[in-house]
Amino acid sequence: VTWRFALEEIEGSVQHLYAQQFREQVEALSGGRIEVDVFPYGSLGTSAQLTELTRNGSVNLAFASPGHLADTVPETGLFNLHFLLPEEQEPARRLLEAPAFISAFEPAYHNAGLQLLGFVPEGWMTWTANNPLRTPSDFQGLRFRTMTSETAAEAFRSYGADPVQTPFAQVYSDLQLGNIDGQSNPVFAIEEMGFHEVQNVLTMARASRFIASVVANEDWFAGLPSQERKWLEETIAQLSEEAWTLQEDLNKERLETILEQGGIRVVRLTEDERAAFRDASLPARQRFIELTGEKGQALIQRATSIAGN
Ligand code: 6CS
Repeated sequence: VTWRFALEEIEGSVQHLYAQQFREQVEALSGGRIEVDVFPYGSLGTSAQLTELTRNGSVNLAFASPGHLADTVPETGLFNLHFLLPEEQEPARRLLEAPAFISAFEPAYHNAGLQLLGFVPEGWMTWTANNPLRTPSDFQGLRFRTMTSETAAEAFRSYGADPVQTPFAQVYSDLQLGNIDGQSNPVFAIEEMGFHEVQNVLTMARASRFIASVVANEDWFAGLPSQERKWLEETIAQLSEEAWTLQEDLNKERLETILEQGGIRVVRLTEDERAAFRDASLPARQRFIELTGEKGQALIQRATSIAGN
């Protein structure tokens, strides 16, 4: 049996390291009966196209980032909001691994023909531009690239930016050509996509974490023999835990690489500067509630009751 697993990131990324461990683990548990074919970003298309391929069963498993998924699965827009999830790692982790939290999203994924398997952290989003982004007014009129969904765009619109939604593969050339002024991603992704080569300042605001989801085609998942489903779920549970250290190590290592290469400077926001962004970010929560209704409101409550945000 072969399981096809599609990634939204290139080789060497968090998703790629995750998928390699996934393959090893599934192959070991099944004694080689299951083979996992991993497709890094580029081979099959944009994130939106990968989601489509998963829905129609061309691939069995995929990463689906809320930044791109939220127009299809509105509740996932929660992860596009800033200053919402717990800031400390342990409570964030408890929230993202809580079965009740995960199952609150399941119906929304099912509506899209997808089975949610788990959430995977990929590190803090960091902002790049040609100037430091210390206050919301620094975003005024900035053509800022976001992932391709309304809540992803709204998060930066609330700071005064002029958001531009584009697929990942287009970001480098848009920055280089000056079609956009800035973008947001974890450090590891900035390094491997080369965005630091075409941007002057990396601002660390710790406004949001990049959280991806791992999904399966709903019918494929429902039809799995129970033994195979057990192997799948066991592997996902183990990797959801390991992903926290995996991403932390990779982000640290890639920050060093970026700093060694030079050409981009790092700005870390103070608590006061962060507080101003937090205040400015709140209208985006309203937009999310408009798009998701009571269900979205309940998710915000659940996340903030842990976070105190
Ligand atoms: O910015 C993006 O579009 C992408 N960033 C990461 C880190 N993963 C996948 C996503 O498509």
